[in-house]
Amino acid sequence: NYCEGLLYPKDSSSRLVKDLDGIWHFRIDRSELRDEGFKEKWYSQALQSTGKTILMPVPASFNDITQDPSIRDYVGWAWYDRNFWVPDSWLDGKTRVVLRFGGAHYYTIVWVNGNEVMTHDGGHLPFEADIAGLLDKGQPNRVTVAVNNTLDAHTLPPAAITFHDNPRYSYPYYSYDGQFDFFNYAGIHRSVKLYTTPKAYISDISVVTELEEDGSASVAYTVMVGGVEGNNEATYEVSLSGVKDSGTVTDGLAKGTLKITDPTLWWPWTLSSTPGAMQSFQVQITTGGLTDVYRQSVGLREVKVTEDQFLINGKPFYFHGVSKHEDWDILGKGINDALLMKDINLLKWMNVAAFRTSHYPYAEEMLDLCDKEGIVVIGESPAVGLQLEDNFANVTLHHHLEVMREMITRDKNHPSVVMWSIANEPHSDLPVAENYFKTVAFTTRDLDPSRPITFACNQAYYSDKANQFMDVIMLNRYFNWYDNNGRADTAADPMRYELQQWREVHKKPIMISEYGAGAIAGFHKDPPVMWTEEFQLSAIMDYWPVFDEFRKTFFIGELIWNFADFQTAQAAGRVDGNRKGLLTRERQPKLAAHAVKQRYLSLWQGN
Ligand code: GCB
Repeated sequence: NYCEGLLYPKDSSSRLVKDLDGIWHFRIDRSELRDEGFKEKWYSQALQSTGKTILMPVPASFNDITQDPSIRDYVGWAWYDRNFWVPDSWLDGKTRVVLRFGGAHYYTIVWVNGNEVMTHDGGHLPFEADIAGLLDKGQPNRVTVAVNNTLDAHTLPPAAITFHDNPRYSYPYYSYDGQFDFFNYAGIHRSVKLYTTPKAYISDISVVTELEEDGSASVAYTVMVGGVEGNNEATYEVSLSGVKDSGTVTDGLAKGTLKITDPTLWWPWTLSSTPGAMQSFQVQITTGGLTDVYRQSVGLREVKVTEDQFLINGKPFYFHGVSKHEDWDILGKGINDALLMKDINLLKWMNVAAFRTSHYPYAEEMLDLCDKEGIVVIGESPAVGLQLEDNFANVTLHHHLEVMREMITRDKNHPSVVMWSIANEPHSDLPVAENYFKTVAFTTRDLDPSRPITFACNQAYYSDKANQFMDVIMLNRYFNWYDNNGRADTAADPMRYELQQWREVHKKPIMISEYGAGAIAGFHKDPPVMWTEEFQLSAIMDYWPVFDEFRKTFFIGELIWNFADFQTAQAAGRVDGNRKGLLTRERQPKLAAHAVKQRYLSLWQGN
């Protein structure tokens, strides 16, 4: 079922990776209709020769890099380019040279030496193309990128962030329609890489582990092979943990099952003193005298859901943690290893067992760190805020299914990812939502039968039409923030009631995927008032006795909104962003962070 793969670029004896990150040229299209770049074919020449460009780092959002508010708030086509060299040996006619973007927001077109090579729809997932045939020897090559951050009713997320050809509107026309609550950061957000493979190559690998009663593990592998010419035969060899298999590639596939008698299992760090055991699954294919080698990191673990519990390797797992954002000062939604590592260290400092990638797929580099550290992840799709009837149209559904396919293709081998969240706060009470979510759930399960499915629900137990198709129920609730202003003590009763009702309707495990309150670091008052650190602490703590009441039965997790403060559109209820972080945007702890750290330690050690 898996599509052509999105294997992370890695060096091996048959592959070389070259980074194109760094400083690129950049230009926004300030023309009335944002179409000058296409009319004047900016991609056909160096961007610098088309007009005034500035320097822009990649990866990063472009919004917060300059002091120009029209760049911060820009909507429309933004242009990037840079030159690069490839060694002559890459242009021997026997080598694929693949240009890969880890992600750019939102709609992207890429040219190489003036030739269009690919387009991609969606902000968070990789896309790539073999560009070997377009590259020049002995002179620099040019990559040009046009990226458009316009969002409409059928993008994921859906929104009304657009420019108009109606002269009555000035630019930028910028409205979230209340559909999602984070800044629409844009640009080339993830790494850009070139990598080589032989003409016949390993295009995808997937590994699914099942634990057997006798303590052994069955590891089912599927390897997709591309570029085998004519009637050539391709053979393959795989090995994991000293267990080997080999055979002939049939119809582009190599499939089999490895039996590991004494497996080293991958465990979350809260369930084992030796968490995050990653192993190398080595794949080699050979055809027509050419060999391609790829080493896929895998972790052997099995996930199951019962009526009451979430099991990892047969042991009950409790999701005590946070929901996050990819959001940093200056960098926006760009990525940087130091900041990722800091977040991982803070998660562990707070004794967090798990987080949710609200509200879109996070960088592969982050998932790699979670694999290694044994931090459990719920991988969320970018379907945040499907609220209007129009958001459930077939064109959105079609795109949603495509995004699920890309996300699963990219992330399926990460042991840290234990569940798919297919949406956040959709109007799952609308009649159109029923068939929509049935289709997304069935397709997702078909793409990956090894992981349970959920979504973050803010609808009522009596009107929601989507949870019947889920394995786990996740609820977002703000009883003592958006309701009952100033009364931190009003969450427990409605929370208890709701958990009981949901459980009665659906005999499924339930967790809270968001709850929290805003606090501006440094604001203090006792008795507490809203926006103080004391209020945030007491608002969060009001829920805890209820969670504890149900923890021994069907309640499987509590995720606080949010790990850290984050940027949003400007709004009366937002104070230079959303302040529900346990940490500030600069990653310094508020009062509540210390209490959460203590609670999570006791939950973990009581396990
Ligand atoms: C929610 C949304 C999240 C918001 C949060 C809030 O329910 O899922 O994106 O940021 O509430 O703070 O209002």
